[in-house]
Amino acid sequence: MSEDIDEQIKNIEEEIRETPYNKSTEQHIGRLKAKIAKLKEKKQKREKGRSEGGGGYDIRKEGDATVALVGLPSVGKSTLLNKLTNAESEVANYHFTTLEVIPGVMHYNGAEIQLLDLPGLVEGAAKGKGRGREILSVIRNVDLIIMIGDIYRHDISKIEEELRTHGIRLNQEPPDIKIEEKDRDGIRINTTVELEDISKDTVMDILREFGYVNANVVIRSDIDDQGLVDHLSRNRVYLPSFPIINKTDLVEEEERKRLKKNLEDREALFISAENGNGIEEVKRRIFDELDFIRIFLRPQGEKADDEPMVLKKGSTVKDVCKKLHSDFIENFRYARIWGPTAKFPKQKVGLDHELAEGDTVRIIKG
Ligand SMILES: Nc1nc2c(ncn2[C@@H]2O[C@H](COP(=O)(O)OP(=O)(O)OP(=O)(O)O)[C@@H](O)[C@H]2O)c(=O)[nH]1
Ligand SMILES: [Mg+2]
Repeated sequence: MSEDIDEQIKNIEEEIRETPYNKSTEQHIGRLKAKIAKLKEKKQKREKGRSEGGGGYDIRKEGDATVALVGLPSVGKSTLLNKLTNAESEVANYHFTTLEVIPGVMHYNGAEIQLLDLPGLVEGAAKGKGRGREILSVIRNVDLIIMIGDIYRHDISKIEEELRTHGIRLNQEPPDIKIEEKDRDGIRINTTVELEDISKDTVMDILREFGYVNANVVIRSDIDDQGLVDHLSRNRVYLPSFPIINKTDLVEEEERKRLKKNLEDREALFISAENGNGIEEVKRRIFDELDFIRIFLRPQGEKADDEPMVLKKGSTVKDVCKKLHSDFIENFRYARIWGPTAKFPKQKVGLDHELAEGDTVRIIKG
């Protein structure tokens, strides 16, 4: 059962630790990492069956994007949610005040952004401590993660580690790998970059470990063995994230400066959720990190609206229609566009046309 799986994972992890990494062991280690990933997938599938539908953890996504506030207990997540949104999440000076997911909505620059206040994450969450697994499942499905610490507990690497263990990759581009399965001829690997950290033999072995026999593989990024394993275990998600350090009202300027220097490379924001210091910067940063685009609607026979419509990057004409009314998709004939993605002004396009910042769109219904 799952104890067995844990045991197996542990044994393999131990083997990896004890094997010196060099050219002759690289392939073996790659295979072991693939084995671990597969065992973890198996384990998660089993657990999912057990823990699905935990009350308070089935969150309906609303608005243009969803953001999770993640951090240790009592760092001030609920206080911050209440400052940023219309929500009233309970605040108290003891741990685990918040036991469910509390949503709130923040309006900014024309975007409606859903923020989720989550119960504090503890070490061992990925293994199920403190309803950790349910919380992590919610986190997997958001668009942005805010890591919150406070001036006493600013080491957010522990939380990052829990997220990693659960298959969440932060601020990392997914590797560019295409695999096309074939009927015969074995595995063929083509690369467009020089692979410095992994040999083709290891790539081959890891692919076989994941069950590929005949396939054309094109690798366009300089991956290592873990990157390849990540790509092949489909339970990985890649999300943007930034840190916030709260309760700066409790320290002197000197100490604040020292902390800032420590967290410089992570571009952390320093705030006081209680007295409101830095709240505007938080709003702006959330908006910027979400990579929204703004487009303008231009109804027939009229000028373009002044108020932009906010959409996620990569949105299409279809997404515009969806936001307007279901009627616009059902009776859609075509759209006309002006601006950056138009080959010429008033170009006629279909539902699949991808839009960009500053486009103007007119929808023609039948
Ligand atoms: N001095 C100071 N206290 C704060 C600040 N933000 C929150 N607090 C206090 O810290 C305590 C915990 O705040 P919460 O907002 O409940 O923290 P939480 O992270 O939601 O806690 P859990 O739900 O238990 O995980 C409360 O007593 C708050 O009043 C701040 O900026 N400055
Ligand atoms: Mg709370």
